[in-house]
Amino acid sequence: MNIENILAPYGAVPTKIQYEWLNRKTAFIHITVNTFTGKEWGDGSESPSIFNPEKLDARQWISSLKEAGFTTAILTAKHHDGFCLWPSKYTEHSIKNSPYKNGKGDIVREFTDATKEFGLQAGIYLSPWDRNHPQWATPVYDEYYMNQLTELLTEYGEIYEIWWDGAGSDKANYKWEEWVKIVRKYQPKCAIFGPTQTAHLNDIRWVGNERGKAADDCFATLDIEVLKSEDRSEMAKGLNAGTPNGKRFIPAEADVSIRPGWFYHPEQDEMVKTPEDLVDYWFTSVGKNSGMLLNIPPTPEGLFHEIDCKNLLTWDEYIKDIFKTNLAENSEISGNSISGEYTAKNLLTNEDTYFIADDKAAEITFNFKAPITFNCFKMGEEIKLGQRVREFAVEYLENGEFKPIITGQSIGFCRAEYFNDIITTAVRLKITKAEMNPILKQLKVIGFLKLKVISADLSSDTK
Ligand code: FUL
Repeated sequence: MNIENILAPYGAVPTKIQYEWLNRKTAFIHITVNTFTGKEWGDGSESPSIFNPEKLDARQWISSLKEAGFTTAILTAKHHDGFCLWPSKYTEHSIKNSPYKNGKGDIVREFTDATKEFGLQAGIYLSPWDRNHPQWATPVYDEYYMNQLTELLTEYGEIYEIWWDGAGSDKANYKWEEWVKIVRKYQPKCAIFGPTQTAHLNDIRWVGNERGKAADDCFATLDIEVLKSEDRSEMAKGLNAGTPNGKRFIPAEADVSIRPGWFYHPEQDEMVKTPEDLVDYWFTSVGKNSGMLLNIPPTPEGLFHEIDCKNLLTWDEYIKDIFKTNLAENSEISGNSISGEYTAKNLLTNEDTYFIADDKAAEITFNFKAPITFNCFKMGEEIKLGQRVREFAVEYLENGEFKPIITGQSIGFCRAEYFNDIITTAVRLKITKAEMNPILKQLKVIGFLKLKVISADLSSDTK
């Protein structure tokens, strides 16, 4: 096969919007009347008079996120209770009838201004389900929703992600196609996260659970027919794992909250995910070829809680620490590359180069002069050219024989795993099955002090 064919994209590949989305680290920010009632879902009857986050400071949210390495933040402009955090022209059920800044406040504005100031990207959650609107799920509501969507997408600068929550909307028949047109018209860089009903239109899919866990083998491609199953658990499995060779490129977003609730509840101050828990979350989301979306809910004062901020920061330090040294840099690296231009050595540079195998199988070996201790492996395909790998093993040399430590089917944009310490003089990635010559962009052999940063049970030898 000639090199042009090998370099041609294989199967479904990311659009520019999706590729940029894959490179983000995104935070969710949930605040509404629930922050004052202690509920998770408001029923729409809450009076705006209860909403008064007196010390709200969106700069505190966004600067904490910036410090912790986030690139993007999504705010709940309107949750299921219908209360709007901006003074929408189309309803009275909003901040303009609250005591917050004597009805003159606009939290969407404060939020988007802060993202601009600190160089983050803003995203908007606008709940389709609206328990306050008397004509919800009728054409009148559709019009209302589209007006609000237009307000949010035209008056606050660039928006990078719109979040259409499927909750409560199973039986509603919205004009999704029209909603999508509005997003594409006003915000050409905006990624659309949406429910299963709109899987044919979305850029991003849900990961199928709210625990931030993608399947071990999570494909960015999907055959959306698998989402039509009446059986919800089948549907969740489809979302969680995707479909190898699926016709749509639609990567999974693994959302979870830093606390048990999506909204702030003081009684959960002792239950904030620790930096160690968050390291695990990194491995079950980004490390499994999906996107990250971590929620941090502001307190009734309108601030991120100090425990949350502290844990975010330590977590970011841990992740940086884990990946700071690539042991492979001190190895003799060899692989069955198609040519000198696409040698396995390219995997050790930060440049925009890659390794291309001369076959649909690949073997890349790292030989070390002295024994190394390693406990983690991180790798990625050049996803712009398609998710090609279907079966791989990471192996290490023991008593003259290679033994597997991780086996799997999906690599994709990023696959990372950790395991118990292994002492060896050689590590090998063996790709035994691929749809087309594998093209790898990164490969790291890592040995980190996991006792410090991992909370998971490592009692079994392999995962
Ligand atoms: C769910 C909602 O019902 C929760 O309240 C939360 O917003 C979560 C992110 O999505 O579907």
